[in-house]
Order: sequence, then C-alpha cells, then structure tokens
Amino acid sequence: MSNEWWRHAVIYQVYIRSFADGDGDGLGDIEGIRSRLPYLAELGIDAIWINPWYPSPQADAGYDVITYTDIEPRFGSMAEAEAMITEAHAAGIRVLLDIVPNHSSHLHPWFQAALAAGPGSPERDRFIFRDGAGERGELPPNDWPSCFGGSAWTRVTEPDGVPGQWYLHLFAPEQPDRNWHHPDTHADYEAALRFWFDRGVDGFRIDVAHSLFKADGLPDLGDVVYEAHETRPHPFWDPDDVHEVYRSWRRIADSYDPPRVFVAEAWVPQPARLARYVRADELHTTFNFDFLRSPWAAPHLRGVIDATIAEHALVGAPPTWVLSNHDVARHVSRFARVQQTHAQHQLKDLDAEVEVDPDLGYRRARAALLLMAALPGSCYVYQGEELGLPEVEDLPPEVLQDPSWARSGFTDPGRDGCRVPVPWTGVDAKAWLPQPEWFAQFAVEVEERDRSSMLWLYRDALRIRRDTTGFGDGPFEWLPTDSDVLAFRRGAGVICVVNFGARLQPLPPHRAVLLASSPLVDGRLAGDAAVWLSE
Ligand code: TEU
Repeated sequence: MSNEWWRHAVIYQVYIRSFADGDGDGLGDIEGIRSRLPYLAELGIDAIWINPWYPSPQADAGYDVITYTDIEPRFGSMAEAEAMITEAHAAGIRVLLDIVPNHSSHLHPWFQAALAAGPGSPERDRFIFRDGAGERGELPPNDWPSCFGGSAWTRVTEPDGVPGQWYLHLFAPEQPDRNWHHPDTHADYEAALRFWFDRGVDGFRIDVAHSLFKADGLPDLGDVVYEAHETRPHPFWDPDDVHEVYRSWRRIADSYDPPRVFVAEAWVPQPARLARYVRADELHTTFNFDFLRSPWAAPHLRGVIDATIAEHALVGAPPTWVLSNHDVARHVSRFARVQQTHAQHQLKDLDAEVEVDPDLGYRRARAALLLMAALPGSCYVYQGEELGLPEVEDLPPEVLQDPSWARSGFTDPGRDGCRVPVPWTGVDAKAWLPQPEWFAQFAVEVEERDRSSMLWLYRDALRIRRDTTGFGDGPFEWLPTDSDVLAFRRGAGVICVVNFGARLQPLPPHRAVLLASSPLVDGRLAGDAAVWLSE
C-alpha cells in the first residue's frame, strides 16, 4: 500500500447508524461493518470513512461527542473497533474516522464542569460563555443563528438558580462550541488524534473544518449573509487562525509510519480560499462541495472541474470529487428534476411541485459515476449510492430525528431522507428510520443477481479505474465537443465522454469501449449517459 494512496483513492462513507446492523436492534453497528468488509472489498474501494462512533447522546447523530477515547455502547465496544480496524487492513481497506473540533456534546465532562462553576470561572473559558444583552441579560449576546435554525445561543440557569449567562452553539444546543483560544482545547483534540493513530487508524475527516475560531468581540452578523463566505472576514466561517491548527495536526500525522492523512469538510465556496486548507504543510485533501452542489449541466460542471483542478494544482494537492453524503439529498433524486442553477442539495431545496422523473435521475446518476471516477484525484462514495438509492422524501414526521426538523419549527425535514438504512436483503421492520417497501428493489442481494444493476456498474467502474493506467492522479485535457457534451482525455489514452443533452452523440476515435453507463445506440452515446474509451 503506497503512502500516497490518498491522492487517487476511492473512499466509501460508512454512516454507521445506517450501514449494517450486527445485533438486530435496527441500528447499524461495528459488528455490522465487520460482517460487510467482504462486500466492501468486492466493491473495490480503497478506504472507508466512518461517521462518529464515539460515546454520544446522539442529539446530532453522533456529532455531539462526549469523549474520543471510547465507543458508543449502542455501536459496540473498543475491542470490536480495534478488531474491525485490523480486519479492514487485512482486506486491503484503510480506515478514516471523524473528528469534530468545533464543538463537543453538552454531556462532555468539561461542559458539565463549566455549568457548575459559574460565570468568570476558568472552567467556562473552555467554551464560549457570555453575559446576555438587554437590561437583565435576557437577550442573546449577538444575532448569530444556529445552522439548524433558531439562535446560536442558549441561556443557562446558574448554580444559584437564577437565569445566567449564554453559551454559543453554531449547531444544536447539545453541541456547545469549544474555545480554540484555550490551550486545553488544542491538547484535548491532539490527544484524540494520537489515541486513534496509535490504534492504526489511517486518518480523519475533519468536521466543519472551516470554523473553530470566532471573530474577536463576537460581532453581529448584521447583513453578512450566513452562507456567503465572500464577505471577508466572516465572523465565524473560514477564519485565518484555523490554518495553524492544521499545520500542527499535520506534524502529528507525519510523525507516524506510514504517515496519517486528513480530509477537510470545509464548506468554503471560493476555490482559492478552499485550496488554503490543502497547502503542503496542512491537510491532504478536502471535500469538493462545488462539484456536489453543481446542477447536472455541462457548462456548470466544466467550470467547477476547471476551477478545482487549477486551484489544487497551485498548492500541489489532488482534487477530490463527491456527489452525495449524509447531509444532502441523494443525487439520484436531485438529478430526477429539472436542474436549477442555484444550489439545490438538501431535501428542503427540492421543489416538491416540480415533476420528478426517477428513471432520468437514475440514468444521470449512472453517468455521474463515470464522470466522477474518471476525474483526476480521489473520490467519495456515500453508502447506498452504489445501489442507486433515491432519497426517501416522505418519511413520517414522527420518525424524523435531525435537529433541523424541530429547530426549524417543523418546516425543514432535514437530512433523515438520505440516512435511511441500507437494504441488504429487503426491508427491515426494526430499522431506526423506516425503509419504504420500494427500498427492497434496491437491496444488495437483488442487485447482486442483476448484472445491469447500479451495484455492478460501480464494481466494474472501480475495477477498471484501479486496473487501467491513466485514471486517478495525473494529466487531464478537455476534448472539443458540442455545448451539452463534456469529453476529456486522461493519461495513457483513456477518454471519458458525457452526454448531458438528449441527442445521440458520435464518439471520438477509439480502440475499445471500456465501460458505458447506458448501452450505445448504433455506436453513439445516448442522452444522460457516459462512456469510457481507450484510444
Ligand atoms: O456538517 C457541517 C455543516 O452542515 C455546516 O458546515 C454547514 O452546512 C456549512 O458550514 C454552512 O456554510 C457537519 C456534519 O457533516 C453534520 O452531519 C453535522 O450535523 C454538523 O457538521 C455539525 O457537527
């Protein structure tokens, strides 16, 4: 296994709550992952990224961590976790975990100590407590909103029973933000990295990597748009101070043999700002959310691909590509609608009134895989996308657990629709999110038997990508095409053609067809289809 594996890897996201259930309680767990390592090896992925599996009250599906040095009992034991790491390595699969530096759980011992210690105590300085505004401190210290809706501040009752200070939580109240100007915070997270690196973990995905530090004085957001990082400086997104943290983390990762790696979850829309996170002495890669948020349209995707490759080349980092994850509506469903130019990546963005064409979404998703897997660098596969799973858009309101649902006043259905457990044999009545009856047609055992299934397309694509020189890291050049077609040459004469239009398209001269997302028609490429060729 080369030390530079991360420059061209296919990394599979295991959302542990919904991947595989080993003990029959309806919730995914570590035994479930262990039992499905052969499936993952046959899929042909190089690594898995496991969402937080640490002790947590699960207020935000595990992104509210109590401690990093143990395993949430509902998912299994430390012994099972260490066995899983060993078994994954034996299967040729590296393991990345998830670290959540911006915040901890409200049940973290330090936050409980801060509540008990009262205003002005050193314990409170590990978090972001402030006196309220208004005559009696009855108003939040500033106007920052929570990502999930409502205010980013919650008022506490002091030990003597009177209404007291407020604490900051950019997400849920169960996720108090850590104070990154405090040395204990740095030590706490460095210890978490070392704890798992010492146990053989190959790296970490860094949650909300573009946060951590807040502007001095915690100024009001005012008319700065929450998501628009174009406004510099933004009071809490993409702060310059964050890069020294990642330089220190990189030194820790490089001190291991083999060196460990990081991938940043940084929702930073400007490619030039995003590229700062992957400079040679910082993180190795970062998710490419511009690609994920792009509509299925040639000019948009071409612009994102060009900007991504150019900016990452400036810092010598490999690009990454991703279509779905546990926070966005599944792309089979996104692509099943008329494509808008604005970002429409969450269920709440999908206009329920617009006509939905599931077959079109499915065809586009097949083509999108061939596009993504042919691009230079590494790519991410979200569990279930290899089955062509659509978003479950109509979960009963009473089962929704995403904090966005309640905190938005029951207007934003949140992210549960992309988190419904993977169907292995059919529908599991105990699943923690109910699987609709139609999920059964996407079950692994069903698609295993159907050589034309999405599962076999992913298996074939990842096998060809791995075994054929020219994919992964390396050269890239566009070829001339019509406006609704993209075609590019990779190394060693590998060509990818994607037809975003409806008209049949002739293919460039080629020696062989390596793989097609839909059958060619008289040697031409159908609409919403892609093909790999060798010259
Ligand atoms: O999501 C990050 C996230 O949603 C924010 O980055 C926000 O979308 C963006 O920064 C706005 O610009 C991660 C996890 O993937 C998600 O599941 C968690 O709920 C969240 O962090 C809190 O830990």
